[in-house]
Amino acid sequence: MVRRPVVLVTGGAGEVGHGLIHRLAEGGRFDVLALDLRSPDGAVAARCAAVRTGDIVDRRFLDRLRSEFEISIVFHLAALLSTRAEFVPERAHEINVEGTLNLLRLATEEARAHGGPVRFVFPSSIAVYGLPDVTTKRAAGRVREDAWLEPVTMYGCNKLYCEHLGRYFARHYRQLAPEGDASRVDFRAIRFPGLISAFTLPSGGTSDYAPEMIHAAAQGKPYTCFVREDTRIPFMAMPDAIEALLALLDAPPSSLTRRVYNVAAFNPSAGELASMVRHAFPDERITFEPDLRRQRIVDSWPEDVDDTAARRDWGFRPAYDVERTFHEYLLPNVRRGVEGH
Ligand code: AKB
Repeated sequence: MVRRPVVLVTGGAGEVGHGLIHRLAEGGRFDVLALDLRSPDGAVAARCAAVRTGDIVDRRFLDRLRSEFEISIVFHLAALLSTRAEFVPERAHEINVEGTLNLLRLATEEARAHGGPVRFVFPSSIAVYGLPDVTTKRAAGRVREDAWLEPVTMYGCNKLYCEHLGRYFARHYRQLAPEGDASRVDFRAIRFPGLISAFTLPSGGTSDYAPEMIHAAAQGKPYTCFVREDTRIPFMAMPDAIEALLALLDAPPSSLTRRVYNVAAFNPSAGELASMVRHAFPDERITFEPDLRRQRIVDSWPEDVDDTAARRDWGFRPAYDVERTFHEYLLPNVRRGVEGH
């Protein structure tokens, strides 16, 4: 039976999956196979060549996919984010690590089957960083990729280990086996900051206070922010995150000096975000009641990151600063409703 060539997008029903699948459909370059525990919404599913629901931890499920589809590109977006993972850390490890190992194994088997490399694009996170306290965080400023790698969450530990797994598959896989047994998995990763989408609501993240604040205001609901006003971490508009994934996918291997890259766009404080929201929605009531345990997680993440390597190696350039994110991306769309896409 001839297998259908597809790009595999895991986490197809999630926030990044929503943005990526819509963008891939615009380009018309690829047939998308979307995979998730639940079906994506109708508009996303309509843009896919195929949709399959199942658990990436289930190897038999993944083997069945391989019997139908030929996979040469993987966007592995499925993950349990930082807040949700802290309630079920062992399950988070299963999904975030065992699931990723299963996808790397699938990519290796696919490369062997069709004889070409498999590009494996992986969203890592600023959660891999662990600054010990706010004073150190403020002094550290824009953190480079090789500094402060002591994550305090299961999610951050998972993402950091999966970066190492991907590097192993790309460079050292079965290094003592007979020659020519390389995996041919071309692993590439981006450490995303907090992502803000106009079209989907966040779930399970600790950076979610930013999108939650904006969507609450658009729905005319008061918002109680779970971090202090002076809390500062990097954020990015979802369109820039999607373009970054595609730019890294298309970067020639020879241009990449590393497998894992920081990207940055803007880093307002929670109080600065609230001021912008109140200016756009004058009746909006935003209060601050820090959840000290979630606050401790966000305080361990950097105020900003150094994305020099991404700009140099594959031309990363965010199109949206905080002003343009608000006035050209968020406000026109959130006022239309989160499912307006
Ligand atoms: C989270 O909050 O867990 C994610 C992230 C920063 O990776 N949005």
